[in-house]
Amino acid sequence: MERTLMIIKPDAVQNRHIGEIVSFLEKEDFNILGMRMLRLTQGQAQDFYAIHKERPFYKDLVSYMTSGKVVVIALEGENAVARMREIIGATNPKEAAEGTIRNKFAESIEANAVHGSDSAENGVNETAFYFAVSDMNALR
Ligand code: 3AN
Repeated sequence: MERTLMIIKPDAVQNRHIGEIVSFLEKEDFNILGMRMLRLTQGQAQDFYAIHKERPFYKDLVSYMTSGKVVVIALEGENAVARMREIIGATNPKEAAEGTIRNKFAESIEANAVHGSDSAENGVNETAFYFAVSDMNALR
């Protein structure tokens, strides 16, 4: 069993794609352990993307991720990290396979509709960043 975090990013919320993106998850049979809408503070976005601090796009990424409302979703399932990366598609929407979320909804490499955890370890840490572990455990 793995945990993974999805963030529906400001572009996808603004473009009213929340429902369709959640339906991708329901079709894939993930157990949803948490879901809420919020507007990230500058500090939250900086901490969440600290791993990219040295990358040239970091500042723009933080400013984009704080530009509007996001939906954070904690998921659990067998092989959940890889399965979610598969339905999300490549970071660059031009390279995202047909039928993936980013192929369908992403506007650019930055405004790419959703975030998905990239390892089992990050899945545990990222879900715990937004949700109390005790709340998630109560919904297993
Ligand atoms: P992924 O979201 O597919 O795991 P990461 O972790 O490499 O990709 O990047 C995190 C986020 O940083 C991406 N979702 C995207 O919004 C942004 N990003 C990544 N690469 C670039 C880039 N070359 N230019 C602008 N933004 C980028």
